[in-house]
Amino acid sequence: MLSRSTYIRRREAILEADRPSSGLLLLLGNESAAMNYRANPYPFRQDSTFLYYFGLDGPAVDGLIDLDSGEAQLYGDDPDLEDVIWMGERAPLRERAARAGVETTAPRSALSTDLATAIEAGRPIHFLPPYRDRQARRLEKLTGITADRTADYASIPFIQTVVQHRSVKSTEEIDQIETAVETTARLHRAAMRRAAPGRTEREVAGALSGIAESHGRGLSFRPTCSIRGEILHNHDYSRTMEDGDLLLVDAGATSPEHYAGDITRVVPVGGQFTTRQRVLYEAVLAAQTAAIEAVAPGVPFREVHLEACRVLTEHLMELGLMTGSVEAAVEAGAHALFFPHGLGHMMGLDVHDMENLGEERVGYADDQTRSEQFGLHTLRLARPLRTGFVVTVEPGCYFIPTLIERWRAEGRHDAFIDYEAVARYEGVGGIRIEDDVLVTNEGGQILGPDLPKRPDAVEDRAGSAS
Ligand SMILES: [Mn+2]
Repeated sequence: MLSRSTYIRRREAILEADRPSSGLLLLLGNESAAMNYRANPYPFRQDSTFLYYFGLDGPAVDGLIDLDSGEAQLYGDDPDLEDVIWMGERAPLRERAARAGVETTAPRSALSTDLATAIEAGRPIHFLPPYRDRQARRLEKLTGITADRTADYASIPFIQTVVQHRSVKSTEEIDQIETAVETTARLHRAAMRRAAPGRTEREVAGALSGIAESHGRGLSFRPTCSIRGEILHNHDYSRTMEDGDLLLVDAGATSPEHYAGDITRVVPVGGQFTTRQRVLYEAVLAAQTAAIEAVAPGVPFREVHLEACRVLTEHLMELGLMTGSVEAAVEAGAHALFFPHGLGHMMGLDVHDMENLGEERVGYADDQTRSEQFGLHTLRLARPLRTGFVVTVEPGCYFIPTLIERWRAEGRHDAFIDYEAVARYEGVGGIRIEDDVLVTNEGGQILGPDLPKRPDAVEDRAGSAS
């Protein structure tokens, strides 16, 4: 846990915020989730917003904040004898609550009675949209709203307050993210050393998971670790690496307090990039460098994304894969054949921070609308950046056979794309370069230790032992 005063301060900030104005804020903690039977659960992961305001990292505890009295209360049960026998001793709730600065506790069963009393008195109950079925069913039980419709009744002012708080990272949080990124860099050094002809993707993926467990709280998401890097969220590790392949690893570790890291690197399996791989790698790196340079408070991330698109397009035009005016090509969305995803996302307690609260509520300002254009429509973060935001910057360049075939058959954007030249690059797969960037008054600051990124440094990866 972070310090007691941190949680007190965070809850006080809710009371100081001008919305929601009255009633009760209900923060459901997560419960243990069965994998295939109850005694064999998935690793427990606490709800991030619950962690943010209450810090208690165990299943079956819920929080309530009374906006009118300013009091916070935690509901949960103390371990019984069976729990102690199977799971070990655990401090009683009263003691755990005190570590988060909460003085009032009650058995978990009291939550439904307390909420029923409040509802009867006409007091509003504010809750966040559920992302697990179990939460929706509990909300149904507690509020009387049908489980399927609970998301429709989630409190928008509550969501807005949480987004406002969690978007700007404190020094304490930045330290946690730095720790997560340090471990994440270890994962990548290990992957770089292990990429070799004849080895399997699975050997590398297994090492990532082991290192993340040994140095922190495990992985922050299921990694992509594949020679088919053009499959954007590829979770298959069944292939054997060969000379000439590029291994794309997109992986992140979690800090002791559950903050995430998220980095992507690409390594030539045989040790050297081919000429084609190298020029494309340089193009992606130029796009990433330009994007990080464009990061500054007040700059909409959408502009940073478009800057990366323009630099990538410029390079693709120099290589003959694209033709015409850079501005016009990007405006039309032609570059999305090669770069069909958004430049990045917020990162914090969640790797896609607060995505459960709604991508647009987190990533878009009120006066911004999400584009419907192919490629740009997947941009998760568009809003003007602020000091203290932590974002990922992750441009890529991919050769996705099905997408290329579809566009070629339609003649889509053929004023900007030379499909014959594109055909010569087929089989390159995918290249993405990702770092975690803190927005400071001086601009974007890459978090974590130096991790090989220049093509020569990546090729020289054997010397990067950690
Ligand atoms: Mn990412």
